[in-house]
Amino acid sequence: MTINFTRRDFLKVGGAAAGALALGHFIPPRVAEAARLSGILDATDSGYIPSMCEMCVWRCGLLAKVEQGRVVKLEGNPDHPHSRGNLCPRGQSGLMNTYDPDRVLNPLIRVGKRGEGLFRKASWEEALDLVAQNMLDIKQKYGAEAMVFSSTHNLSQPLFENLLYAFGSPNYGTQRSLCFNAMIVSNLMTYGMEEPARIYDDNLSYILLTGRNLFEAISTSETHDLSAAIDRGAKVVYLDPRFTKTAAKASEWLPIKPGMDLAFHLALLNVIVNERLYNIPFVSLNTIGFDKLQVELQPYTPAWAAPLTGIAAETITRIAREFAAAAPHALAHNGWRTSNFINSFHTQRAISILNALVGNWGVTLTGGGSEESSTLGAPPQPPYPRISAMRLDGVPWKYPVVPLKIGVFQELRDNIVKGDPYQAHGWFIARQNPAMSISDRARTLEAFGKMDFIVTMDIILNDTSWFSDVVLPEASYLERYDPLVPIGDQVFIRQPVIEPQGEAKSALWIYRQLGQRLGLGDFFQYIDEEDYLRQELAPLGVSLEEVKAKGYAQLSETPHASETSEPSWSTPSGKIELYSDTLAKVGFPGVPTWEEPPQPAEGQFYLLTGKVAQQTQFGTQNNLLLHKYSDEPRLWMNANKAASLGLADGDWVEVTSDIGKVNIRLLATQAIREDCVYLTPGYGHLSKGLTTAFGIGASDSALHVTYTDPISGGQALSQTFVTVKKA
Ligand SMILES: Nc1nc2c(c(=O)[nH]1)N[C@H]1C(S)=C(S)[C@@H](COP(=O)(O)OP(=O)(O)OC[C@H]3O[C@@H](n4cnc5c(=O)[nH]c(N)nc54)[C@H](O)[C@@H]3O)O[C@H]1N2
Ligand SMILES: Nc1nc2c(c(=O)[nH]1)N[C@H]1C(S)=C(S)[C@@H](COP(=O)(O)OP(=O)(O)OC[C@H]3O[C@@H](n4cnc5c(=O)[nH]c(N)nc54)[C@H](O)[C@@H]3O)O[C@H]1N2
Ligand code: SF4
Ligand SMILES: [Mo]
Repeated sequence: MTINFTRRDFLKVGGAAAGALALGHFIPPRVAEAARLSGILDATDSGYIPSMCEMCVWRCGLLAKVEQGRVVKLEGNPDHPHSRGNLCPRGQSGLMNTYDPDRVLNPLIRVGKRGEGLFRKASWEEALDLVAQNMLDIKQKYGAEAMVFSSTHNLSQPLFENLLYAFGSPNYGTQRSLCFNAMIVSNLMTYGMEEPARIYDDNLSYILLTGRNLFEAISTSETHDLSAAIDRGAKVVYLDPRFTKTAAKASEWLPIKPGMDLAFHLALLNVIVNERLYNIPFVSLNTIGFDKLQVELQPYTPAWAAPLTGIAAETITRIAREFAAAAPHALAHNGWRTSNFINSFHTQRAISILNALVGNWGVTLTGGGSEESSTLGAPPQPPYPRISAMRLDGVPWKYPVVPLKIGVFQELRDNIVKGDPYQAHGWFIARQNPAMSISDRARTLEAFGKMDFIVTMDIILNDTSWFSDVVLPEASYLERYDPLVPIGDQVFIRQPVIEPQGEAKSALWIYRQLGQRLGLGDFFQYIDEEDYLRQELAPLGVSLEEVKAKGYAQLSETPHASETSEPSWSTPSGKIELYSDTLAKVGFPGVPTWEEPPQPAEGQFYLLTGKVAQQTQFGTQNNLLLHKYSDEPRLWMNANKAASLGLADGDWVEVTSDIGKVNIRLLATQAIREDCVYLTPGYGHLSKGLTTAFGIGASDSALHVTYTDPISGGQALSQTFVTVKKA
């Protein structure tokens, strides 16, 4: 379909819907917001088109200023709970993601050898026919399970899932095992829910952050909440082997030895239990397994944890007491990317349990404000075919407590290489860059080599597309519709603020076209994007025009879990499970227990990774604005350590792990422990189609050895040890 949506139309719609004054000029959002609050102006008359950011998965609401069909400025939408009027640096630079000179604007078909980067432009007809034909050939020869599908969380994912499950493949890879499996599986086992802890309570006075670098690994609203809490005088204790921006703002920075967070938290639990500092009525009413936990915790004293963590016993005891005293206005944040060590599941369980013991439920842990889709309608569709093939990623046969929709991506990759328990032959990759994001890049390229056919859907020629046979160009997030996003009692829209450039198309369009060619049209029963959204809105009695004009629809009040309502948990026992029978039944410890993580040998360093504020993962380094404001990626090393090795700031060094070697310049700094080095992720690109980013820095994925937490399936990203010498 073509989208005929101009600013003039927008103003017409906005004015008609609001019945308010339509202004012919642009007003900055903050001024518009003030005018709106004072009743002078409706927000829809601000001259900015509301939509949603996609520079990271937080998806803040935005207002796009468009002049003569070009986006000239992006601002935060004050009406959106994630942005609250703000966009982070990546969000503000988002227009250069749309105007990247390296955008892929036509379907591409490979003409050279894999990895040579030679493609020719093709029509959509030809490209889609080719993809469908290859998928059908693979299905016919080897069964549907020989097609692997993978995608990182995005709004059109329900349609992607329709494609793969209707096609009949069980093999679905997501980014989750590279990111938050330990936290999610821990919360599921403990509370029966996935929701991570969020900072939100106005009285919150004590916050324990375990490697959650909120001032650089930004989620605007949560980062704001932390800022506000600090302004109010809340105490923030931050554990990280690096002195990050969050460390700089914390009340106390504890440069813990990597992987020893488990020892630290077990010792906190030991003090809180043995000194009876926990919330006794809450624990007796709401939890099961306290006795078993108490027995297990006995050896884990602060004196025991001190040499392991590098944190004095008195400090651990004091923090335990302070934390309990601040309860219920105390929060132990689970963290987000919790894929650090093979013991990370137990670390996460200890954190989940720490929150439970002080009874901060409903005060600092909430399920409110989460994305729910139950209120929205959807096009009708038949049930998926029954799929009996085993999953290649070991779920559930090797990872019995990992949910199917979360999976173990690195294991999927490894079993593609091994051809075990069967050989995969095709890979459909959407909005993801596994060539960079999974550990051991060489092995991911080996997995690509096993494929008869690879198709990617992206907006640029990312490193994975570089190795694919067909590239399907998606319209950028400023050029397309996506399915709606319900948050609490509101529903938000992503809508095109400009026409798509070139031949780029929305995922909604691409998946429907492919579905039809695969004989799966019944799973894509919508005429076009707007029709899909109208079907979603149908049960709500809200028109698409209203949502487009305001950026969201306010639904009638839905009851929220309030602080006073009786909590309930969807665990097998219906209680918070300090001891989990589910875990015990499949042979894992039912209570968190000490498992010592591997440590580097003499002369080796822990290789740390972690986000920087100016970039998202492996997909934004080519953005010209972000490139301009990013620091040169270097290998951080403790300055004293560097001096003792005869290395100076700015030296070129060779970094070697068990599986790879890279060269990079050194940053000698006091901001990191002596036994660690740190490399910014997202550099050292393979794709020469990224003309801005190619040639900059080095890839930590080329060094990372694949270790997997046996319980949560999370990849252990801090467990790679390296040596460093002058290059
Ligand atoms: N700017 C920006 N913001 C982002 C993202 C982005 O790419 N860029 N990505 C988003 C996503 S998908 C995620 S998952 C979140 C991730 O956000 P975070 O959970 O904060 O994760 P990271 O930044 O990957 O790593 C955080 C810190 O963990 C430290 N660390 C490493 N090993 C250990 C250890 O053993 N113990 C302790 N205590 N600390 C350790 C690292 O030094 C690093 O500073 O950020 C989100 N926000
Ligand atoms: N070494 C190391 N590895 C890590 C991490 C780390 O910190 N260090 N972090 C881990 C974490 S937390 C995560 S979440 C994963 C992320 O791993 P991935 O999801 O594989 O990485 P991204 O860079 O987020 O990939 C996003 C891709 O989407 C493309 N893209 C952007 N916008 C659009 C769009 O509108 N449409 C389409 N179709 N494509 C688009 C980008 O060009 C990019 O290629 O990586 C994990 N791996
Ligand atoms: S946190 Fe930043 S990049 Fe992520 S959605 Fe919000 S503004 Fe966009
Ligand atoms: Mo992530």
